[in-house]
Amino acid sequence: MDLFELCKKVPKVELHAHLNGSLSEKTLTTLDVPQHLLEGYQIINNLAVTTPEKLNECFKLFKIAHDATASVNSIYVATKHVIEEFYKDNVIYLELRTTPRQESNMTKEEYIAAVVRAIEESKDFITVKLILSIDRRHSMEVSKNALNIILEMHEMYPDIIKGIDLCGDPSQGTFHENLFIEARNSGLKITLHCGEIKNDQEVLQMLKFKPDRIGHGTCIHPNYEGSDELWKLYKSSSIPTECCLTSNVLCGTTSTYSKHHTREWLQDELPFCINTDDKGVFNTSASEELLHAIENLNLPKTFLIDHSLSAIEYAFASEKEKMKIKEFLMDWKKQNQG
Ligand code: 6MZ
Repeated sequence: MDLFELCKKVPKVELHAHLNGSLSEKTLTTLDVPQHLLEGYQIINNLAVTTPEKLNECFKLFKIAHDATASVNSIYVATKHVIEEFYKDNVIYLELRTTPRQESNMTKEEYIAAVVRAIEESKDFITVKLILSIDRRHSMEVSKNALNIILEMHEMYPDIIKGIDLCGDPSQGTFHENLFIEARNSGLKITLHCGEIKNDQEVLQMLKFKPDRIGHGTCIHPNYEGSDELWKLYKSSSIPTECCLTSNVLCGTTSTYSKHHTREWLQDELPFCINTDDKGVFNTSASEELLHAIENLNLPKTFLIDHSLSAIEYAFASEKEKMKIKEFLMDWKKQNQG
């Protein structure tokens, strides 16, 4: 079988997908986004030269999706579409993350409830869990208010809302550690965007905080200038990293797929999983990300199912749910060996 067909066929686990960054052009069209704005979605793929500005460019694109999902109905429809697209790509376990937004006719609570409703309606064909994000650009006061709402909604939907994330433009804002301590004490799992750009002091603070997972970790590897201490700490911490190949290449935080820092993690057998990040903005899919990994990192085809088996270990679902998915993956592996 053709390698890409195999990547599509294998049952997959996706742990790092921003909801609004995952809206495909088709979904945006359904949500009535004007054609000239849709063209912006192709811009990021046309930026051929690696420059740090690319990361900033991609942050401009989220505004298009945010304008398209500024009501209860549109965020609900968008979530349904995103889940369906991952399902069609044979993702069997999905962790979606999103930053609750208040709009003129929608509260943050209504935003979360609409996303949860779409997730609940998908439960017969795919397992989806929700991670709620705090944007690092927001002030302590705004973030504290968001956390209170997140904790309230977590109490209402404990089987769906499983974690909290720190995201947003890494060149701005800060990590309000106290809020994440509170979230952890309330039973939420923690994932932090960490080291997406060089910021050794913050990376150190985050690693010492010991989140359940980190996102990207692009600047945590042995060849990164001046970060020996970080690398040693990271290696001893065994924190799984959500790696996003295409996102890093297109944002210019790594030069090419084959030079991606995942190489170092593979060499040292560190825990990581491969993800899409923003499949709409970066025009990718879970299958394509696996294809890039196999083709550029000298991995065998068996990596495909083994990747799903290790990624499910890092998931925020309950142990019981994880066991069920693991059994399904093991069965698939047995039936498709050779
Ligand atoms: C950091 C990112 C990101 O939350 O509106 N986001 N944060 N690094 C990245 N790497 C490229 N990609 C996306 O989804 C869009 C939001 O996710 C965060 C940004 O804050 C963006 O506004 P939601 O569903």
